[in-house]
Amino acid sequence: MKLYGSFTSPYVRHCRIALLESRLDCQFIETDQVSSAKLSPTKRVPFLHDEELSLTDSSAILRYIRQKSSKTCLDTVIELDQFCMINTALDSSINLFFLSRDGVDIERVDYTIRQAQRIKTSLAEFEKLELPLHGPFNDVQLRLGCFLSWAVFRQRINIEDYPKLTLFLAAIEKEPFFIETAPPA
Ligand SMILES: N[C@@H](CCC(=O)N[C@@H](CS)C(=O)NCC(=O)O)C(=O)O
Repeated sequence: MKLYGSFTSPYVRHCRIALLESRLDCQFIETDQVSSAKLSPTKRVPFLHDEELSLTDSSAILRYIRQKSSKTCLDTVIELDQFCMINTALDSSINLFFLSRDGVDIERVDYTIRQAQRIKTSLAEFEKLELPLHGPFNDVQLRLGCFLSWAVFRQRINIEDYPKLTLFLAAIEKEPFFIETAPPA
């Protein structure tokens, strides 16, 4: 089994955490945008190859890893919805990050203004979740941790006004698998 990705992607990070938890044998292949454009139809990371199987999205990869290690993944409709909401906020944050890097004035375009508002209202919603301050963390909590950690690191969000999220991020960042998958300084 081969997982392709970067050390900075929050989607890849969640898959790497699931792999560490599963102890499955998997080779990690560091992949930049040029290689992912050649090797995956979505031109994004992560993607996974396991013999004939080819997966192109972190959610499918996560489910595959959990299934292969006899673990459950996003059991209830509510958990699935929370996971999707975190992905939506993460997708918006990443879009804004890449657009700003490419010189788009994201504060002047209606579409990007809506994306920024979506991140804000999503954070307020995440603040209402019941969040544990120690492991084991489920896949909603791991995805939230990967999102917050990336978005704070890339200065896409400020969570000072969200005390529960601040405490949660500090707690999850102390977990061994989270430390092991932290982006290189
Ligand atoms: N829905 C996808 C999103 C993956 C994604 O957006 N990956 C980013 C890296 S964090 C990427 O490869 N972006 C390159 C691009 O969009 O050109 C997943 O969950 O795997």
